[in-house]
Amino acid sequence: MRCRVCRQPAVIDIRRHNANFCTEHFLKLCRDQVAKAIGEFDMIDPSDRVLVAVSGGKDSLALWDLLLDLGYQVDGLYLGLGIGDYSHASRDHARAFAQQRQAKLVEVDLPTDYGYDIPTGAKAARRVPCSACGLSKRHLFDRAALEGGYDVVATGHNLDDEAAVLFGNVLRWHTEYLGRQLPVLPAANGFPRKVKPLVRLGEREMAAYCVMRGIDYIVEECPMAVGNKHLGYKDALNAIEVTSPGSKHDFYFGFLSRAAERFRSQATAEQAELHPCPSCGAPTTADTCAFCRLVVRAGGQAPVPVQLSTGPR
Ligand code: Q46
Ligand code: ZN
Ligand code: ZN
Repeated sequence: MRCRVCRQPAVIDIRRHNANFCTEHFLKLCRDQVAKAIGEFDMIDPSDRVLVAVSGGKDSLALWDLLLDLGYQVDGLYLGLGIGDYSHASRDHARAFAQQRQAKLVEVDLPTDYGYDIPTGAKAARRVPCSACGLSKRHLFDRAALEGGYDVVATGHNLDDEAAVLFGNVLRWHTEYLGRQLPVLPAANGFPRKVKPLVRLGEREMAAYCVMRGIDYIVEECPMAVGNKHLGYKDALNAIEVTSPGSKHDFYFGFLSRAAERFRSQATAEQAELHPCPSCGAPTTADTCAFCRLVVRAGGQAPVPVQLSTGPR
């Protein structure tokens, strides 16, 4: 097995590209794929201040590392979800990486700052944990970005994640979600711009990237993920990928180039109904936003209105 670029012994094969790579050229491939995604979808301008959502897992730490290496101005944001030892360990990995790369890590802690944690909050609000968690994360990432004067929030969703979400949305024909399942969502109506620069890279490549770069990430999965539907969708797509390499890529990028536009009107219609939440100021289509309702039902402290940053800090 030889590297496609230099013909030296290879350390990884990527069947989707029908090619093998040595360490040096694999790392270059990862940087090139991220740069290509950023350029192709106009995700980040060199003058932008970027906030990367960091969980301590392989994808988010690899993304932070890649964006730093590509020369972007990027800080990390860690959200403490109060999921027992898992949260402590993931926070330690995020902090260790920040220290190692001399990068700034912003921290928000749900139990300390909002008075609830995901396991008890989800139960009180009668939501499945990942639903309460996803909703809390989206709200707090937006808020941290707006308050910190960041132009863009970057998340570590990779090709496997996006293909699995797309698969689930198609399976159930959630057309309103299909209209906004894009690698970049422009800033609008009080939301910061959101980007997913890892969409051209798969899960296995991100794990390999971290190992080759010596990035110590949390390997354990979140204990609340058990029974999560997306894991089943990932398994199904992995089974297809084994016999037909490149299927995930074609499914996701084919959707972007040939189908996404057809669902746009639904997402746009929903956007038109947005107005500020009377309690926290975040955009919502309901009377009170879903985050404020969750906090109240979970017995936490109601959030204060967002304080917009007047410039970089
Ligand atoms: S952290 Fe939160 Fe994930 Fe854990 S509770 Fe579910 S959504 S699985 S990325
Ligand atoms: Zn090589
Ligand atoms: Zn609110």
